[in-house]
Amino acid sequence: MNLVVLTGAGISAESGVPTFRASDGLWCGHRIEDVATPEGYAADPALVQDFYNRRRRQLAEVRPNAAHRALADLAARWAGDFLLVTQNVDDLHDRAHADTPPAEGFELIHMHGELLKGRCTRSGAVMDWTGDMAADQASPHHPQGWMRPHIVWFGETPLEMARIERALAHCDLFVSIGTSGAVYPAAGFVDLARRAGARTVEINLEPTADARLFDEGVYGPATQAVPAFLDTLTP
Ligand code: BJW
Repeated sequence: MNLVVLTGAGISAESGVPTFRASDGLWCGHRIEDVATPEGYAADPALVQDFYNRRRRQLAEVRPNAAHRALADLAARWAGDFLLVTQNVDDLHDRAHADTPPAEGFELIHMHGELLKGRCTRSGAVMDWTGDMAADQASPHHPQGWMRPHIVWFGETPLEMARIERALAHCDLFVSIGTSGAVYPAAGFVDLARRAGARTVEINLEPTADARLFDEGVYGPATQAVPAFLDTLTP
């Protein structure tokens, strides 16, 4: 059986990473256009770099929770293909899977990029980046390049879309965890999975605006709802 799981900010909320659209969410105090668009970065690179520097530092203070660990445990025992697509730019899935190595057939894709990577504005080269990034951070990859966060901003193309669409076209089960479904193309994945004939399940604190598109809904905090649901999938 082929499985695709999509995760959003809700899976990391109980680890202490704020979600985007909660009233105390990450964008509080910042207009989205100022910090999450290429135009915002061009207008004020110092503001944008400071925003991501603070979030990068915060990663040192958080840990994977029971929902990340339950997915890693499932990946270690899942017999078919298992694509875990996260919209999250934190590294909590990566850390959970490093502790519990997955079976063959498992893949993790960060479709909106990663806080712990930087990208050269001229060559597009991507490199690990754990510290702060300066507003005028020179790129080691190109004499006229700067380093920017390896984050997919509004208006930019999400990563690995061909790979994701291929997996959705062949999946038997699609599970969407902790995402509001407000941002495309991820919000459209449930339609692609339905077209493939997959069973579709939403796990969230509460039904989302698109809950009717799913065959089933499991509602509660991710640290409880995710392990309980995943336990039903394997003997
Ligand atoms: C819990 C919980 C707990 C809480 N347990 N659950 C008009 C129509 C259609 C599309 C567009 C349009 N105008 C523009 C567009 C396109 C645009 C878009 O979607 N805009 C919308 C605003 C309409 N999209 C893009 O520009 C994308 N690119 C694109 O489309 O390129 C074209 C293309 C497509 C396909 C192929 C090729 C090309 C790029 C989108 C990039 C998004 N990037 C961001 C920000 C990055 C910067 C940063 O990190 O600061 O990524 S947006 C932000 O939202 C972030 C997230 O990954 C993303 C999704 O948010 P998420 O994860 O759903 O979080 P929340 O906060 O919304 O929801 C949390 C959920 O958790 C809630 O439901 C809670 O209930 C739940 N929850 N605690 C369980 N304990």
